[in-house]
Amino acid sequence: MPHASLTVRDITARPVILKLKRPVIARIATITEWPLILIDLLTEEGIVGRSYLEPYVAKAMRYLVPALGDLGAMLRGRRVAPIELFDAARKSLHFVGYEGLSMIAASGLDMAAWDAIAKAANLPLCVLLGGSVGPVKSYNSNGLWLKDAQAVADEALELAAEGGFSGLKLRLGRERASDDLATIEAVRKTVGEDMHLMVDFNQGLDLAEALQRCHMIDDLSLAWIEEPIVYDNLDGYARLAADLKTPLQIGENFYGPRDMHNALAKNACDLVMPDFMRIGGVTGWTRAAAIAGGAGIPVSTHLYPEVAAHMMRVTETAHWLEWQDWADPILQTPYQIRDGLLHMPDVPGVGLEWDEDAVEAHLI
Ligand code: SMN
Ligand code: MG
Repeated sequence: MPHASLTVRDITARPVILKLKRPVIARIATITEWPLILIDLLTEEGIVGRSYLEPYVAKAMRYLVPALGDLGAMLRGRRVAPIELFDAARKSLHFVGYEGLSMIAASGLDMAAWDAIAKAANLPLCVLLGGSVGPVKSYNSNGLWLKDAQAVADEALELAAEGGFSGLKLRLGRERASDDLATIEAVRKTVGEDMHLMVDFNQGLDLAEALQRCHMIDDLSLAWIEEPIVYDNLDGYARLAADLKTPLQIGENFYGPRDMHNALAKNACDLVMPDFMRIGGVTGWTRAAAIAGGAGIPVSTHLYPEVAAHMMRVTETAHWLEWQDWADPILQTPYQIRDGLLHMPDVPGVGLEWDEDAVEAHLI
């Protein structure tokens, strides 16, 4: 039987902005409105592949939306072979660099292309990739930003109850290290010994501060310490990883699998957590997951919980999925969390369909 192939017709990319229920208050930024670019990869055969990008700052959508339109025009008439489209997209932008916006645009295209071929095969993405539909262990990353200790402890109870979670992530990097410490202690007291607590400094410290402040929290049985210093200081990370007992987590700023390879070659971390818009979408994730698997390094996800759930089902060293419900308001069928597990729908593709009324209301 000849297999059905798909042909690229066009890419549409629509910018929307959603209000965050719990604004991001991190050491490096405060974000109250969350920008999303909704990507539709239209094919001649009528199947639509969907993905979204979360570029953090609304103005970045002004550069990314035209870049996605250009990729659609360039790829018109090409067969939807995601790996080939991804490589063509990257090569077409290599004069402005393989990383940054180029990689983000290529990643958005890639995730939509994989969704399209999974739909054409009538299979959930994880099934197309050789896995099965099932639950994925998740921690709640919807809040616990830089507020006072009691407010964070109260919110931790609320977040744990949102889906029976056994893991929560706190953000650190307050002006005074003692306030971070008091916050961790207040949360621990409230949620108990069994809760896995991750902490994230969002690159807020210099290496000297990080050496002190990570040691101060090194005996608190934390699940990991994430991004204490600027993401590209791999020598600094190697120093910290060697010095600390608590696992060091990085990876949301890996631009492509080679960044992971370089970080692991330098022993810059104990854990990795690639972000889908930076690692190279589904294609980049599979390549990076193979590197982490070969090195025996546990892999967690960053943002994009829907596509992340599919990829965790086929990742050799799958660790924790980061749960954020920030795209839920524009989704027809948001994914469900129960008992700390994310449940994906048993439908072809990734399972992203837009709620067009909600999209209309939030388009900019
Ligand atoms: C993060 C995610 C989204 C916005 C700001 C910060 C964070 C994380 O680094 O790991 O969730
Ligand atoms: Mg982080």
